Amino acid sequence: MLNIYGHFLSMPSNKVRLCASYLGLPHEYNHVDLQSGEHQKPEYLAINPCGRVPAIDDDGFMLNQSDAICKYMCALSGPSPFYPEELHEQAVVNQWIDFGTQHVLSAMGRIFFNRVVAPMIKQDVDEASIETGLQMLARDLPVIEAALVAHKYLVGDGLSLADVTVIAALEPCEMAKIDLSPYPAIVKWRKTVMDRDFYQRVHAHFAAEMTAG
Ligand SMILES: N[C@@H](CCC(=O)N[C@@H](CS)C(=O)NCC(=O)O)C(=O)O
Repeated sequence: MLNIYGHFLSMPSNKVRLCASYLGLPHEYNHVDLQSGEHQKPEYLAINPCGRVPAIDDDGFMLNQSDAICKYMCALSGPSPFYPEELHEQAVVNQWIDFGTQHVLSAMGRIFFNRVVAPMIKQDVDEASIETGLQMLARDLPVIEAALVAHKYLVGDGLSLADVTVIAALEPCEMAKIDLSPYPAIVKWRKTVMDRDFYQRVHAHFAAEMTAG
């Protein structure tokens, strides 16, 4: 059985969960309590020596790093346009995965951490880091907008791992008070993806677990 380890406020964890949900991979989801330090306990370090979420344990095969996990799960599930096999198509999906993780997610991480997580864990807010994150988004959101003006999804007209990667990075926009209204194509695409069953099966909205009874 495939076991996924994550935390509901972790964008890389949600990326992995969304990918598994889209692929329809049977799995068990295990919440790792970062606040109590469960990710630093020997039991979890045996699964992920980096001491971070997400990670997977697929019948004794351990893997960490969300993008590596998503690509592994695509291979596990078999060929599909979601992660195309054709050289150029796969290269373009990989390009968006790197862009989503290295630029969008790192910008969002700065803003989300300081606007949401830091107050929650009573840590000082780093306003300069928020400003840097906002500047990074101001540079990169127009790139996404332009792609989505041209096509329904980031790579052509079908959903791919590229969309899931970038959607996961942009999930906490509402919580982190990031205004996407200057980017109507992103707003429309986000709604289209978030309305789909595979997304709703993971969560109706980002951090739904925080308000669930
Ligand atoms: N590059 C990693 C990032 C993993 C990561 O930074 N996870 C954070 C949560 S989003 C974490 O576990 N933080 C706990 C810590 O650093 O102690 C991935 O894509 O999986």
